[in-house]
Amino acid sequence: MRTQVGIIGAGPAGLVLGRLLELQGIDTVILEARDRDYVQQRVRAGVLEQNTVDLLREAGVAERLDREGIVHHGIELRFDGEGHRIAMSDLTGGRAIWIYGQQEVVKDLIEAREASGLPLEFECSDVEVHDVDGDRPRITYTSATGEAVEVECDVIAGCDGFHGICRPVVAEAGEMVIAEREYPFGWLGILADVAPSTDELIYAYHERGFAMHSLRSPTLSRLYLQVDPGDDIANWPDDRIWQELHTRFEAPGWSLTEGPIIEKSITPMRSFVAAPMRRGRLFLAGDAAHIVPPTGAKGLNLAVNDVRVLADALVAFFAPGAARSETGLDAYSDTCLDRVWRVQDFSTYMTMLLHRLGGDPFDDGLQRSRLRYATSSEAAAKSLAENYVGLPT
Ligand code: RFL
Ligand code: PHB
Repeated sequence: MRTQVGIIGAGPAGLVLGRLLELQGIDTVILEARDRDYVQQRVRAGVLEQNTVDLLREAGVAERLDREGIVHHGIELRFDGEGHRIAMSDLTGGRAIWIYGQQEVVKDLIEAREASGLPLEFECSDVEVHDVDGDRPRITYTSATGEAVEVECDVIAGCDGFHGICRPVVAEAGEMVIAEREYPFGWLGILADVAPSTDELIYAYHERGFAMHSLRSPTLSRLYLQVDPGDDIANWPDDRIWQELHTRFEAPGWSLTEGPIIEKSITPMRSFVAAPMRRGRLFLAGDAAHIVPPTGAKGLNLAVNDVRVLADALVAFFAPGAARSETGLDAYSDTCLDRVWRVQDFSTYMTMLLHRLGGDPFDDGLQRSRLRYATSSEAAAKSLAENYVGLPT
C-alpha cells in the first residue's frame, strides 16, 4: 500500500487530522489498534473549547454537535459552602465552551470518514514504523484478518496516545527531553443515569478533597472526586460515592440528585511534555506527545490544536512545484509546544487551586485566598476565563 500520510491511532487527533487532510485532497490511511466499538464507547473528555468547535464546523463534522451539544457561558467555583459564577462569555467577548462527549466527536468523525470511503482500519496489531529518518518511511502491521501489511508513506503522524509506539521511536534518536509531574491524587469519575443537578459545571474545593459536577446530556451526569492515586475502585461502592459527593458539594439551598451509576473508574493525574514532537518524517500529535491534568478540560483540545498545525504544514509540504515548503513542518514542534506549555500552566493552576494538598495550613490559606481573588477580581476572573474557553489560535 502507498499513501501520503500514514496516521497511527483513531482517537480525536488521528481522526481530525484525517478529515483536515481529506478536505485538502491529501491521501491518508488511518490504523487503529482497538475495535470500533471500543473506540466509540471510551468515556473521556466532555468539554470542547471554542477553537475546537470552530474547527469541527469548518471541517463539516459538527452537524450533530450543533444539534446535541450544550453550549455553556459560565462555570461555578464552589468553596466554603458557597458558589461563585465565572461569567466566561461576558469576560471573553462572547467565547464559550460546548459539552459534547469525546466519544460523540469520535463517532461523528468515523461516520464522515466512512461516508467518504477512505481507509480506516481497526484491530491492527504489531504496528511498527520504519525508516523515519529517510523520505520513504513505512508502517508495518498485522490486519484484523491476520495479513501482514506494509504501508509506504511520505510522512507518518503518530496520533497513538500516551501508551503508543511512536513516541519511543522519536526518543530513540537521543534528543528527546521529557518534562513531567506526578500529582499525589487521582480522579474517580462516574457516569450516572440522572438529570444533572446543575446547569453549569461546578468545580468544588472542600477540606475532604476536590469534586466536580459535569454532564453529558439533559439526562446524563458526569461527576468526579479527588481520591488517592493508588485507590482501588472496589473500595468505592455506589453509596459511598454519593455520600462523598453530597458532602463535598454541600451548599445551602442546593441538592444533588442521585441515580444509577453506569460507569466508574479511577484515573491517575499527570503532566507530561515530550520535546521535540518530531523525528525526521515522523510527527507526534495529541496525548502521544503530552498529557495535562484534566482539571483544565484541555487534553482533547490540545490534540486538535496539534493536528490543525500539522495539517497546515502538510498542505505546504505537498504543494506542487515552487509552492512546496518544509518551513511549517520544521516549525511544527515549537509551534505546538508554545500552546502546550500555556495549557500546561493553566491546567496546573486549576489543579493546584482546587485539590486538597494534604491539609497543610499554608497551602490551604493560599488556595482560599486564590479562590476568593479569582471570584472577586475581574482581572483574575478574566485570566481564568480566557484560558478556560481557549486562547485564540
Ligand atoms: P487517544 O484518544 O488516546 O487516541 C489514541 C488512539 O491510538 C490508539 N493506539 C494505537 N493505534 C494503532 N497502533 C498502536 N500501536 C496504537 N497504540 C494506541 C488508541 O487505541 C487510541 O484509539 O489520544 P488523542 O487522539 O491524542 O486524544 C487525546 C484525548 O483523548 C485526551 O487528551 C482527553 O481525553 C483528555 N481529557 C479531556 N480533554 C479535554 O479536552 N476536555 C476534557 O474535559 C477532558 N476530560 C480527559 C478528561 C481524559 C480523561 N482520562 C480518562 C484520561 C477526563 C478524563 C477522565
Ligand atoms: C468532563 O465532563 O468529563 C470534564 C469536564 C471538565 C473537566 C474535566 C472533565 O475539567
